[in-house]
Amino acid sequence: MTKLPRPGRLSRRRLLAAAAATPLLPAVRTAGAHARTRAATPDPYAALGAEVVNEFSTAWSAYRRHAWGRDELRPLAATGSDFFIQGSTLGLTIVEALDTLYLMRLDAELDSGVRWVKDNLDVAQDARVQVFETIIRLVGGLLSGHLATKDATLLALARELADRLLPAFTKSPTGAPYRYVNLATGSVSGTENYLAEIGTCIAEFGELSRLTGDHKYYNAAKAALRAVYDRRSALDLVGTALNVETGAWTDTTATLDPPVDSFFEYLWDGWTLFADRDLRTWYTTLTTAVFQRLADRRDGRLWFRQAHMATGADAGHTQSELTAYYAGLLAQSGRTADGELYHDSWTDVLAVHRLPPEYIDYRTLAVVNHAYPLRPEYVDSCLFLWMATGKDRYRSRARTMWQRQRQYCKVANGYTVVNDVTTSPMRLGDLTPGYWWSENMKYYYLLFSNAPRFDYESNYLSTEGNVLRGLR
Ligand code: DMJ
Repeated sequence: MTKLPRPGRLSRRRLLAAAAATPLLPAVRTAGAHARTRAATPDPYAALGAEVVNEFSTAWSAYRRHAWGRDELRPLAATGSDFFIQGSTLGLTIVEALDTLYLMRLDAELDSGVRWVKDNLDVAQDARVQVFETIIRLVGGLLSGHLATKDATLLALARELADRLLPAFTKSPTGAPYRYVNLATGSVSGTENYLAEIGTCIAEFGELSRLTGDHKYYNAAKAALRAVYDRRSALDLVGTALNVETGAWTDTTATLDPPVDSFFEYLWDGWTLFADRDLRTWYTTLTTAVFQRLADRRDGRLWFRQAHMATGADAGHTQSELTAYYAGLLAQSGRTADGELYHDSWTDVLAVHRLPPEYIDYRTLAVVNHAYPLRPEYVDSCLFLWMATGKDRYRSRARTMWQRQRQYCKVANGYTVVNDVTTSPMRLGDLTPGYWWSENMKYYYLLFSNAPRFDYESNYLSTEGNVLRGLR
């Protein structure tokens, strides 16, 4: 295994230059010029950090009592549910939680989670799984679990799982993966696939290539990104969905909203992690077009409309809460002012609604989709904007969101999704999503605590919050 550089000792520029000289060297994405200072006075957020750990531990105990080993906890029914395969588990919550447990120094719980994975996780089940979700949640979770614990079995499982997913890429005539694959037989299905699902794998597959020395994972992920980029329009816009066999666009809507969102994130991440200049070019080209054609600046705020990829004609004015992550990405990729402005836009939403609705009409901030499935994206951006700028306002905004999560989503066995944010009281659903363990709680913890096991100067968190660089 290649030795990691000593993060924090080298400037970001030097790290990238070093990595560029040797592809797949362990380049490090820093979080930007992190201006956080270790104040001599007590950190006013420290008590919140302790509160986050306490809430996480309480929910974890409930998961252990009521759903141990199941994919997800249903806190109200006090039972578990399946995410990937009906009637079977892939231990999603445990895998998602591993590196958060490590960061929070909940080492006994981490040990029991690793033990469950080693004794029970079956990645060869004769069942169809969704390729994208399996990569970002399970391959990524196993990799960050391995990096946290140095446990070789976790890496071996990540590799075996990736090998079982690879037919989705290698059987595709275009290189864009099929949407589903059977883990036991390698049979593929789902010829129409979405940009986020096609293009959100280079962080996990690239890291696997780095750790194993086998470039096939990186190459598959890059070919998938290329399959999309090569089909951009004359306006340098990409659509929403492709037929992975013919390469024809099946949805020509250019948007930043799901199911496109993290496609853009991983172009930038692939560049910063692996110093692949193609990915930087692709990101820059497409982002320039996004700002020319989709950016909608109104009332002093910034939003991103939907447009036809060939003509640029208006195709919609909604915005998904999931797109709030983009504020952090913009800051990381050098558009800090735009990132801050976009975060201000979402903060306006929180001045109108108690929790961010899943979709709004950004022209009026009216609710289009009433749910709040415990999404992490607003706080995700708080973390990256804070690390990039050092401004207290992002910790303060995260504190507001934390208080609202406690007020509206907290139930007897932890935290649950909200089906309707507009009713009083809010109408609750019954699920603690896997990403809540990997994303929300990790972001709050890192924002409020001086986390000793995290390198704030030099780190990389995947789209699912899995820490692939920066664990100490
Ligand atoms: C997470 O699974 C990932 O962040 C993904 O990229 C999209 N968003 C969900 C959580 O909202």
